[in-house]
Order: sequence, then C-alpha cells, then structure tokens
Amino acid sequence: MRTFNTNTQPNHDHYLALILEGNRADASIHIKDLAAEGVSILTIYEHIIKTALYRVGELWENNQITVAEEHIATSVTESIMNELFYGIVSRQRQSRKVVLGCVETEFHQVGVKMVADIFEMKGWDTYFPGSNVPANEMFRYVEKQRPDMVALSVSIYSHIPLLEKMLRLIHHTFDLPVIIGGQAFRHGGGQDVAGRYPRTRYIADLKELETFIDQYQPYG
Ligand code: B12
Repeated sequence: MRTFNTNTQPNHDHYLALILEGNRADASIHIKDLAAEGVSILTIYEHIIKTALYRVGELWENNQITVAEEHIATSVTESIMNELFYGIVSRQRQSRKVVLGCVETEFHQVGVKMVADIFEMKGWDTYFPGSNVPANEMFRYVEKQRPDMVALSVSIYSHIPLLEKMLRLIHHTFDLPVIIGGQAFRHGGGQDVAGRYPRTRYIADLKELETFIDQYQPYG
C-alpha cells in the first residue's frame, strides 16, 4: 500500500494522462484506488482533479490539446465525481440546506460541484440547479427552497459583475449568508467583492470551506 504524508501530495500526472486519453475506466479505477488507500476526497479533489484540470486549461490555452480533448477530460472527471458521491454522502444529516449556483452565462461547474460534495460530506442537503441559470430564476429557486445558505461560483473574470447582480438580488430580499468562490478570483478580488455585501464571505478552496462548515454559526 502506498502511503501519503501531509507533506507529499499524491501526483496528478497519471490522472491527467488518463483523462486526456479519455480513458474513463482507468481514470475511475485510479481514483478509487487512491480513495481505498486512504487519500481523502478533499485531497483527491484539490490535488489530483483540480490540479489536472488547471493543467488541461494551460495545454488548451497553448494549443497543445484540442477542444475535444479538453471536453472529454472534463466529462470523464464529472462522471468519476458522480461515482464517488455514494461514498461521500454523510448519513448524519444536519437539517441544513444550501442552494448552489454558477452565475448566469457561466458554464464552469466542476468547482461548484466539489463544493456541493463537501457540504454533503458534512450532512447538509445540497441543491444545485446547474450552470448558467438566469439570475431571476436562481432568485425564484432560492425563494422556493428557503435555504440556510447560498453558494455562488464564478470562473470567468468578466462575469464578476453578474455575480454582484446576483448578490444584490439576494440581499435585497433575503437575510441569508452567502459564500462566493471560483477562479475568477484566482489572482485576488474575492474578499473585496464579499466585503461589499452583508453576511457574504469569499472562500478560496475546499480546505477553507471544510473549516468554515465545521465552525459555522448562522450569525457568527
Ligand atoms: C473545463 C473548462 C471549460 C468547460 C467547462 C465544462 C464544465 N462542465 O464545467 C467549457 C468547455 C464549457 C469551458 C468554456 C469556456 N472556458 Co473554460 N475552462 C475549463 C478548464 C479547463 C477547467 C475548469 C475546471 O473545472 N477547473 C477545476 C475546478 C475544480 O477548479 P475551480 O473552478 O477553480 O474550483 C475550485 C475553486 O475555485 C473553488 N470554487 C469554485 N467555485 C466555488 C464556489 C464557492 C461558493 C466556493 C466556496 C469555492 C469555489 O473550489 C474548487 C476547488 O478548490 C479551465 C482551466 C482551469 N484553470 O480551471 C478553463 C477556463 C476556466 N476557461 C476559460 C475560458 C476563457 C473559457 C471560454 C471563454 C472559452 C471560449 N473562448 O469559449 C468558455 C466560457 C464558457 C462560459 N460562458 O462559461 C479560462 C477562464 C479565464 C478567466 N478566468 O476568465 C480558463 C481558466 C482556461 C484558460 N487558461 O484560459 N471551459
């Protein structure tokens, strides 16, 4: 059995090669083997899957892979995340709900699905109506679900004003905590946006999210 200490993160290269080949079966086996060896879901998500997809983005940007290869790498990843769900969901439920969304016109959904899975691990009920949902429809969904929290994701820099539109809509009507995140803030700006709205917090990654959920107090 391979063991991983906290200073040595498992390497994402093998997973990257498999998803670029579109080798869904071996990629799935590889991830399940890591989980069976005791590598946490958080580590698999942050240090294997996210790192591999960021690398896919660089290869794509530099024309070293085709758009089809990028698409297949993402769809293989999403199918593996769906397979992992059974082992992720906690049987100890918290009677707490979170509605998650991407801002309108945003198609990147892998990150927010990871966020949903961490909430499920912590026993929260999660509702993710998919990417690219118009702001008014998200608003109506929040109104219907009456969640304990809303989580919004934004990947494209130019979509940050759409995030702010959603934050204004939510805070105009509801007194709800909102968390925001996504790679539109990879080089900063998340805290500034969050600071402009009440009960709103920027969270950069899954480790920070896990701590936030563990310590969560509605008005803390
Ligand atoms: C896959 C992909 C796509 C797929 C998405 C499919 C899908 N099902 O999601 C498709 C093909 C649709 C796509 C389209 C485009 N894409 Co694209 N895409 C990517 C790619 C390769 C991977 C994205 C991903 O899943 N990353 C892995 C996840 C896990 O990382 P993450 O989103 O950052 O999430 C983490 C944190 O940010 C955080 N987080 C995320 N959301 C939230 C929310 C909350 C509440 C919290 C707490 C935390 C949190 O948690 C996660 C774990 O740490 C990236 C490369 C990259 N660097 O990521 C480019 C990338 C994001 N795309 C990019 C671009 C430019 C585009 C297009 C404009 C390309 C085009 N010309 O058409 C379009 C835009 C489409 C649209 N309107 O949204 C750029 C964005 C640059 C920018 N920031 O503005 C990137 C960075 C590529 C690049 N290097 O240029 N893309």
